[in-house]
Amino acid sequence: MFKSGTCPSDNMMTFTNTQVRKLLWTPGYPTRYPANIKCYWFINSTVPNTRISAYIQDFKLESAYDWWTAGDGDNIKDSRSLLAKLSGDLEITRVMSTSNKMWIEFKSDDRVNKAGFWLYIQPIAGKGKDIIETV
Ligand SMILES: [Ca+2]
Repeated sequence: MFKSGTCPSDNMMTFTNTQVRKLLWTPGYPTRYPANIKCYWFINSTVPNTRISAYIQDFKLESAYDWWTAGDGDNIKDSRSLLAKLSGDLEITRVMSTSNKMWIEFKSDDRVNKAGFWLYIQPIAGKGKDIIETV
């Protein structure tokens, strides 16, 4: 399932119910991701009173040089929307938005490419404060 060596061309992810999970992953995972790549994903739930939960299952990025970033809403340029900026090797981690929308960015620099990450996205009921937790 994790084949493509480039960023997904269809990077808009819309959920119309809370029973569905969708996967996203770094280009080429589990083969090393490319250098100098920047991918975006935009996630939206149309179910009332839901927010977005990203369940990171595997995560190996070059520490402090390659980054996974997530934010609330759909304005990736709004630094106030930032929820999490993660790098290095992580255990299973969950990042939740406060709203029904989340953006995710992956960015690598020009050297040292690692295995990358994969995660699944699922909307969950409720509103609330953003959460980052390592399981
Ligand atoms: Ca790198």
